[in-house]
Amino acid sequence: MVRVSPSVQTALAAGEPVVALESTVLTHGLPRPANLDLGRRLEAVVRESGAVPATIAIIAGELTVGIDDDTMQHLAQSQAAKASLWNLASLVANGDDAGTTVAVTLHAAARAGIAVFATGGLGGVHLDPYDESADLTALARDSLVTVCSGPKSVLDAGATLERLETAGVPVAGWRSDHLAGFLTPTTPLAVPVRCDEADEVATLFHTHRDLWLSGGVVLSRPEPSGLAADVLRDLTQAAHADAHAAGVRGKDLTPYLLERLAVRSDGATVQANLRLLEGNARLAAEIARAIAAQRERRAASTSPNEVSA
Ligand code: PSU
Ligand code: MN
Repeated sequence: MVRVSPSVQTALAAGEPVVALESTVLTHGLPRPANLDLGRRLEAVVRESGAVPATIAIIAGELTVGIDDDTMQHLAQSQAAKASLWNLASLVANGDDAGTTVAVTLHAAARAGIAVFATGGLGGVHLDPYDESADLTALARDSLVTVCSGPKSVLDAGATLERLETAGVPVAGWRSDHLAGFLTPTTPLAVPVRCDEADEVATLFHTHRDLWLSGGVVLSRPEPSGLAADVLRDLTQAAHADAHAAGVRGKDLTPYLLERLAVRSDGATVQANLRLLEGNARLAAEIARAIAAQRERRAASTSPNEVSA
């Protein structure tokens, strides 16, 4: 039920580094035409950095790993749905088009055998009104390294980090001891592990798997050019007040809040979002290369006394 494009299939079969990319950021996360430019740019950045990009989306009811440029154009200009885990089967059964959230992108990428995924901000926990993204479910289930800039700033970062701890998902700070704050470089929250080199991330990932632990690893990369924390906090509070006044909830909440942040900041949040997405795609390609290199070394020296996952 997962269709993998020929170029991604070939790369995976050859053990080459592949980076999965999500598509809800194209269909719901960014205004047009910045969304299409960004989708193309992220694929180019992954290629420049020595890996094969696989943008994932639902096209006419097919969960597709690796879409072509025509399809990306179609998706960026259409009224596609937003696919999370609870509506995935119905979207596929109805033959719909949809952007895939982190949750569905992880699900599809894991089935295809991809080890690394780049996104902007994770879905997570918002306490009041209570909302919890299925992104957390997929992070706890599917074994990939997800490179992001922390939870989206519209969420409760502390509560999201607690849920990741409960789910047993390692959260590594990229050259940082603190969780990234999405549109602002960092939060005051300490992460359990810090990685300064791509090879350390690859080791963490392989060790997690060797221990038969389920789920993936979150790599949190602070975007240095982000907004000041107090500026973002005020914008976020105002965006939440807008959502409350407009009665927006459920799956519409995240896109609505991102849109309100963009309007209220005169586009500054969109610019920050674009920069962090690009940086995360570049880092993800580097991590994918490190994982591929370690796999080769490990294949050459398998110990006979160990059962491996
Ligand atoms: N971060 C962004 N833009 C986005 C999203 C995250 O900068 O559009 C999307 C991701 O696809 C994420 C989804 O998986 O929002 C989470 O939505 P929800 O909170 O409804 O699960
Ligand atoms: Mn929700």
